[in-house]
Amino acid sequence: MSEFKFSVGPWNVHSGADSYGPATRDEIAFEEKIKRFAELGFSAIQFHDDDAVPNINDYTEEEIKEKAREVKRLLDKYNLKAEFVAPRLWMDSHTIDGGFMSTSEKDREYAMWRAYRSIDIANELGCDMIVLWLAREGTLCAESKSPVWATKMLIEAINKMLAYDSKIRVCIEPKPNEPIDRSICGTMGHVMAISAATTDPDRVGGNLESAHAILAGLDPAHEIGFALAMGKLMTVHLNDQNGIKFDQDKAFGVENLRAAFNQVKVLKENGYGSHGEYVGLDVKAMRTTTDEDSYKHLENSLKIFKALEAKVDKFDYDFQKKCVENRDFEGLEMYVMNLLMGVE
Ligand code: XLS
Ligand code: MG
Repeated sequence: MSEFKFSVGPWNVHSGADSYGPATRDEIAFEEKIKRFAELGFSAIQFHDDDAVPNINDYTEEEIKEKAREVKRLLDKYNLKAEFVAPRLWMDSHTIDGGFMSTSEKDREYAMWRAYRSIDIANELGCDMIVLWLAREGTLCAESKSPVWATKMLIEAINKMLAYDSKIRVCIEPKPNEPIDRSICGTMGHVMAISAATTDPDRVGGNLESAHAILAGLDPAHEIGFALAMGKLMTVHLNDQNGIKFDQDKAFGVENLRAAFNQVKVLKENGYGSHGEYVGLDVKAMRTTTDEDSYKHLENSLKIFKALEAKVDKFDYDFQKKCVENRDFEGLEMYVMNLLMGVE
């Protein structure tokens, strides 16, 4: 039995289409997905604004709120909560050059419209967190926009969101690249600096995604620890990544087991979850996965997380203390490897 509550987004179960090939699995309806998520033991659903209200551009603000209320009734039916709402600022034609830091003022205004609607939807779904994955916020051509100006645009956009709703929390999910070439906010350190520069730093924090930290050449557990030390880790997107390449969103722990162990360890050691935080997954099935196995990567991620919780519970802190006193890090490292290999 885990001490944590888990969340997942509907995009984690998908048809398998990628930039190089068509779908390999049938689409699954939203309600069927969340019914299965509840059966798998998830407590909350992550949303994009247009997961809750598809074709969001076609509706008035009031119609958007009404459609969000319909989704809330669906969540209630399966005893699920909403964890966050994320404006999807990377698909629409108004976000070709990004959203908050687009070189087009009209498109920056559109990005704010989507951010405000995400807040409206969050209020109807009963959650107070907006996640900003800054997919296209940066440059494809370095000389196309000043990094100083772009950074200030991001801070200004967050300040507008904080002013629009006095309760909402803004959670930035940093990523160093992809689909953007040069990101403006690539690591948890950048997130903490942006938070400190806003009008209400207590309401601005971070979402650490394991794969995004690896893409930045950093250790996910250290990025998590950095945000925890600042009291600003609002959620996590646990998954895995085989080195620095395209974002793979692999099942948690399947590539870097010791790094996954240390992510679970730093969360457990620091009371993560005690203020209602969820362990969020952001994982995608392999394109080769069959329809029957459409949820297997989520089941695997949960099994690995819970197995690592048991390893952390077994961790011998007295032995660790002794190794540290003797500066016997070789001995400590072998102990950890034996623990993970089941030799201990
Ligand atoms: C990227 C993001 C993405 C969701 C949340 O990793 O988490 O998966 O769209 O914005
Ligand atoms: Mg993510």
